[in-house]
Amino acid sequence: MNGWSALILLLAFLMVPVPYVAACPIQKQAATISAHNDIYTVTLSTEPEKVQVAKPFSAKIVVCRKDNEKFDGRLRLDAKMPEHGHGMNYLPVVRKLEDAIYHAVGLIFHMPGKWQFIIELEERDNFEKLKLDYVLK
Ligand SMILES: [Cu+2]
Repeated sequence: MNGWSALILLLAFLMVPVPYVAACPIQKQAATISAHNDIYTVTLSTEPEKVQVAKPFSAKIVVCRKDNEKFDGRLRLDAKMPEHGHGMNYLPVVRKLEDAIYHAVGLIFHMPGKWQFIIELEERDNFEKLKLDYVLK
């Protein structure tokens, strides 16, 4: 292998993540939190950015697969306070906005403290659960 071939191989290797980033933009805004496992990266941003105690808010969720494939499954969202052993008093409604992007409305954190968003992803025969911590002050 000559120097040019090695350089081209190196460039090809370095370029692999580019289509992934383009196809699945990770949101960069103040209220974005994220979690990942071996298969997925999930980001969640709340609207409004600063959640108020006992006030309804919504959330935008983006699901990215680490293998660059499009997420083609079902998403469920719930939230709980792990230290208190309870969840929310209302069920949020989640709908798909476009491929890999979801919108949840009707979220209400009725007390301050450590909350955890729980995102369940079901895709073909695979079931994954990701948890995103959120401290409500
Ligand atoms: Cu609580």
